[in-house]
Parts: sequence; structure tokens; C-alpha cells
Amino acid sequence: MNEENIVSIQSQVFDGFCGNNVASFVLRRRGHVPKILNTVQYYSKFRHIGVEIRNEELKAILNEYTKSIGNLDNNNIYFLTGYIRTKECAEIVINNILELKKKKNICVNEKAIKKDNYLIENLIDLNFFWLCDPVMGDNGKLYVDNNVVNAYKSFISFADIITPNQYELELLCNTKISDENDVINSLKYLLYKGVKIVIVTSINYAFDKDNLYLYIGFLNDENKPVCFKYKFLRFDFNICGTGDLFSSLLLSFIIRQKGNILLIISQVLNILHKVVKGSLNSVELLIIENQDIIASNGLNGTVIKEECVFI
Ligand code: PXL
Repeated sequence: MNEENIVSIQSQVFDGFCGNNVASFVLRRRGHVPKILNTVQYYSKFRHIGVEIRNEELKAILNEYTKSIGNLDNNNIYFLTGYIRTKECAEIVINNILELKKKKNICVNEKAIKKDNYLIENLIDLNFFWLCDPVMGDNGKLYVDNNVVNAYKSFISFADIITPNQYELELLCNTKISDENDVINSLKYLLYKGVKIVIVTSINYAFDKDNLYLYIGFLNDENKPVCFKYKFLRFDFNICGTGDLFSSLLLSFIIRQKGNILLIISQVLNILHKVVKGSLNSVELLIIENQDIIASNGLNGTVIKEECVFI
């Protein structure tokens, strides 16, 4: 059995829940032993007072990790990246992931990757992948340096899975999303660039204020884009951290459960929905109070099913 290496590279805050404060809890509560690298240490997600990791320190830690892994054959490696404040930090992190990926590919016999059945193991290599949450902003507001956008644009094609929100999708694709056609075109753009799976975590349409939509797209075995959507009730709750909860849950289900990615999305959405519902009277995501839901299989109660989007 290969050793499971999860490396979570995100923000850390003194007070509250976002970035690694969410990911480390969620992953540990679900039984993983993640390696945690903090890109910043801020006061809170509302007050970005604090420090960013220095480039030399970042390089030193990632270097040490690469040296420590030893035999890549016996290690499965999963990178989860989230909040990265500066372009230089993004470049160092991504270059490190890609270098390791190159080495890993030499060791692993590249399987013929079949792209049918919606099985995650047929869409990405489960011995090594990069789940990139291109955290840049929300609702038209950027909360990283401007040039981080270009850094993601130039590296995004190497990501296995990306989980942008609506604004981040617009930034990555230089477009404005107003209707489903815009979403489909953006998904196609990213898939043809090389991203294996694109998951747009929340789209809100002007013509439907009551619901949010999640879209997932990937290429089938004929290299044609396939797309599904999930419609779910929108709560009056605008606290960042939900994206971080989504990406860490997604990683956990992909690694441990495997199988049908459409089912995995349903399970993750179910958990997310329950945690948000349980946090409505708070200014924070109540992840400790809702830890049993976070640790669950996400199959309790009404499970939101995918709908096929015809392209
Ligand atoms: O949830 C995204 C996020 C992560 N980290 C920090 C943030 C935010 C969103 O505001 O401020 C530090």
C-alpha cells in the first residue's frame, strides 16, 4: 500500500476559519494526516494584517519535503493549493509541484487513461495530482495581488482539478458569466487548455436569485467536453471559507472513496449545505460544531443529483 501524502498549501489565520484552518481540521477529522504549509499568517480573513511567507523559507521547506520523500514509487502525493497572496509565492509552489510530478511520472508507468464512466480514476492519475483552488477573490473583489491572476493563467493548464468560483472563472477566462452558455464556453476553454476536471463551485444567475449552481466539466474518451450541473438552494450567507471546505472535502472523497466523481460531488455538496445551514446565525463557518457532518459520508437526507448539460 502506497503512503498517502497530502500537502495543503494555503493561508493561516489567527482567528476564524478559512484556508488551512479549515483544510487541516477537515482532513484530520476525516482521518488523514496532511502536511500543512502556510502561505501567510494573517489576523483573520477580514483583516489581512500579518506576514507572508518569505520566498527563501518557502523554497527551503518545499526542498526539504522533496528530499524527504525518498522513493516516489511508494508514495502517492496530492497537492491542495488555496490562498496564495503573491505571484512569486504562486510560481515557487507551482514549479515545485510540477518538478515533483515530472519525477513521479518517470517512476510510475503512465497508465492509458480512459475517460469514460465518470470514474475519477479514469480522469486523473490517482498516484499524483494537483487540486488547485485558484483563490483570488469573490463577488468582483480581488483579495490577492493583481499579478497572481496572470500566474494562475500561465500555469493552470497543468492542474488536474480546479475549483474556481464564478469571479475566479471570469478572471481565468477573461470573460463575464451571465448565462449557462458563458459557463460552458469557459469550461471548454480551460479543458482544451489541459485542465483535467473543472468544477465551478458557485454560479449565481440574475434570473434565479434563489439558487446557486455548481458545474463540472471534463473531456470524454473522444476528447469531447462533458458537463453536468447541480442546482442548490442559496442561503443568505456570504462567508468565505466555504470554498476551502469544499476543496478539502473533495480531496478526501477522491482519495478515499474514489469511483464516480458525480456521486462524490453530490456527497460533498450535501455536507457543505448542512454545515452552511448549521452556521447561518454565525459570522463564521461552524466547522467544529458540525464536525460529525464533516466526517460523514454525505449520503444522509436529500442528496442533490446532477443534471446533464447538453453541449
Ligand atoms: O476562503 C478564502 C480565503 C482564504 N484565506 C484568506 C482569505 C480568504 C477569503 O477572504 O482572506 C486569508
